[in-house]
Amino acid sequence: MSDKRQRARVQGSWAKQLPKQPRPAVPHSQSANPAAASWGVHRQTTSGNFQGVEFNQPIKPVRDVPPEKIIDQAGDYEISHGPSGVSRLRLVPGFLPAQEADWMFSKLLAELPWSQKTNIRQGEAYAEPRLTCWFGELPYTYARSTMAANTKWHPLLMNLRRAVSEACGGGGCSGGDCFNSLLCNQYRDGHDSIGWHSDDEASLGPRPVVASLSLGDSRVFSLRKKPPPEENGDYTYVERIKIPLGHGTLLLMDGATQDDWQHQVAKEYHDRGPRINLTFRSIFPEPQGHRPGTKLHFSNRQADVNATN
Ligand SMILES: O=C(O)CCC(=O)C(=O)O
Repeated sequence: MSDKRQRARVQGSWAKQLPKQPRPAVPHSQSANPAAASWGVHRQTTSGNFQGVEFNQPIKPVRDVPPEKIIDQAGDYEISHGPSGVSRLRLVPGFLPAQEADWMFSKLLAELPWSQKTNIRQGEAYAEPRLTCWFGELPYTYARSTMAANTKWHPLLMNLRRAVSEACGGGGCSGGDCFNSLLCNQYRDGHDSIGWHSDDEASLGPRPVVASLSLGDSRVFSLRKKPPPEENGDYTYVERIKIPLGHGTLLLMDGATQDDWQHQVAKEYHDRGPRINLTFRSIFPEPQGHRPGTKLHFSNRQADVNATN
């Protein structure tokens, strides 16, 4: 789809292109599917001699890598229409006024029960490159490791949960307390990160609404569209979006966003101060006989250690 048509689909003050140049177009022959190669090198055997080399024109057109979009303005954005429905984002920079955000950040940094979780990937244990804590009446399992139920909500988090729920009105819940749980992430510096994943564990229910509130130093939140099945898991040509999440910014993810997109916060190689991200969600009891933490769409959380730009 042309970039122009793509932009026309999006409501609100959409998405500048990033100033940097798009990555160079890659001919099919270099794509993950060698069967699609269209450059042929033929040895001619006229008179029994090898006469030279002939390059055929590509049969298929060269594919462009879609230019990355950036969302940095307040607004509602429909980032895709399909295959699972409409994927929506709402960005609210300054959701918390700076001074309020300052003291909340210090308090949460000092007073939440932060710890480093150990996950399992391909049978190997690894420590997550960030600190976390969990609040909710049910345990939460992802990456083959479970965070125990914890009903001792910090009073500040109860207030934030109400405020975030109100901002969510019309975005999948109708005011009141939309969320029954909270995953808190602490990125101690630029080396802490979270790898590509979707918040699509079966325990979060279908089409979960996730509200993400950021405090502290700004980090780039990246999204990439899941490729269609014929790409065999190759993300080379997928759409990508970057969203700088600053102190006091709220981001709502709604609709099919967890079905059709993945997100990450990549490591950075320049100095970054600490950052807290609060992701409010709703969690439900796992169906009987269901293995906790199972993904709805088999899009495994990748190893956090691989989270890079
Ligand atoms: O830190 C962030 O902004 C993202 C956190 C996240 O992706 C998650 O908790 O699932």
